[in-house]
Amino acid sequence: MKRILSGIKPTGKLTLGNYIGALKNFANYQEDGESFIFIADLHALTLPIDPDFLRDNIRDIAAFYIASGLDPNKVTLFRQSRVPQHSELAIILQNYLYMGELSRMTQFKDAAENLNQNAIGLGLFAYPVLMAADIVLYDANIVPVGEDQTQHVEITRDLVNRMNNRYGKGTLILPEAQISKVGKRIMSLSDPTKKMSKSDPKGDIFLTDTPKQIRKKIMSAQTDSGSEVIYDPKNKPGISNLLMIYAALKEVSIEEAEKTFANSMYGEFKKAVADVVVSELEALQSRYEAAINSGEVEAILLKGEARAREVADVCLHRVQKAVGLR
Ligand code: AQP
Repeated sequence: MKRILSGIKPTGKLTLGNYIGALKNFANYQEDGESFIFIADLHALTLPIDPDFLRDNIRDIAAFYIASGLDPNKVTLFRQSRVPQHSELAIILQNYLYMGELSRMTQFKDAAENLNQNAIGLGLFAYPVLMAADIVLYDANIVPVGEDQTQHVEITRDLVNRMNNRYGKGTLILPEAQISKVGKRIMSLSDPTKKMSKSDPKGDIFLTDTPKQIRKKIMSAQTDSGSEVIYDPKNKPGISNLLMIYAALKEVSIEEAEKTFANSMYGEFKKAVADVVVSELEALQSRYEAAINSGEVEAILLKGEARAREVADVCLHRVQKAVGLR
C-alpha cells in the first residue's frame, strides 16, 4: 500500500494558495493509500513567531485539515513536534546533506535576503534536513505539494539515493512529489508575479476571510492591460491567476475556464471568480467551525501522534542500524 505524506507549517493564517495547492488535494489521497498529514510546527520556529499565535494556529490548521474532508479514521493527523523521531532522524541525516546544497535552496535564499546576517538561525539554514526527515520517516512514496516545494522533495531524493548507495538499497524509500496540474502556484492578488504566501499577507485571501473581504480583494485584484480573459501568465499574470483560481475550485481545465469567459469583460469575470471563492470558503468555514466546536481536535491529534510514533520508529531504527548506532 502506498504511503502519502504532506504537511503545512503554521507560520501564518492559511491562504487560498495553501488550500488550492495543498489542502484541497489531501483528501483525494485518503482512499489511495495510507496518508500521514502533519502540522510542521518545528518549521514555524525558523523565523520569529509569537508563541500564542503559534499555539492557536496549530489548532486552527488541524481543524482545517478535518474541514477539508480528511477523515481521522483513515488519515494520521499529527503535530510534528509531538513525534520526536523527526528530530532524532534529522540529527543523523544532517551529516549527509552538504552546506553547498543547503545554501542553494530558494526558500533559504529568499528568507535570508531580508535578514541581517547575524539574525539567520541555524534552523533556517538547515530546515531542508528536517524536511527530508519528515518525508522519509514514514517511508512516503508520494508527497502532494504545491510547485514551490518541488526543490525540497528533490533534495530529499538526492539524500535518499546517497544513503542507499552507501548503506544499501531500501535504507530509505525514494519519494516523489505530486503536484496538481491546475493550481500548483497561486499568485498574490496585489502582485501576480509573486506567490501568494501566508508570511507575506499583502495580496492574500485567507481561509478565514468573510465574503465581503473576499469580494473586495478579488474585485480589486491587479489585472492587466487589454480586455480579453485569456490564460497567458507571461503577459497577463493577473487574469491568468484568477483563471487558475476559478479552474482549480470548479475542478475544470484552464481551457474550459477560458471558454466560459470568452465573451466576458474583466468585471463580470472577477465577479464570477469571487462567487466561486466565496461559495467554497463559506462551506469550508462552516465545517471548520464544526470541527473547532466539536472539542475533538486535541484528541484526534493525540491519537494520530501515537500512531505516527509507532510508524516512525520503524524507519528510525532501520537507519540507526544501517549507520551503526544499533
Ligand atoms: N501560492 C501557493 N500556490 C499553491 N500552493 C501553495 N502552497 C503554499 N503557497 C502556495 C503549498 O501549501 C503547502 C504548505 O506550505 P508550507 O506552509 O509548508 O510552506 P510554503 O510553501 O512556504 O507556504 P507559504 O504559504 O508560502 O508559507 P510561508 O509564507 O511561511 O513560507 C505546500 O504544499 C505548498 O506548496
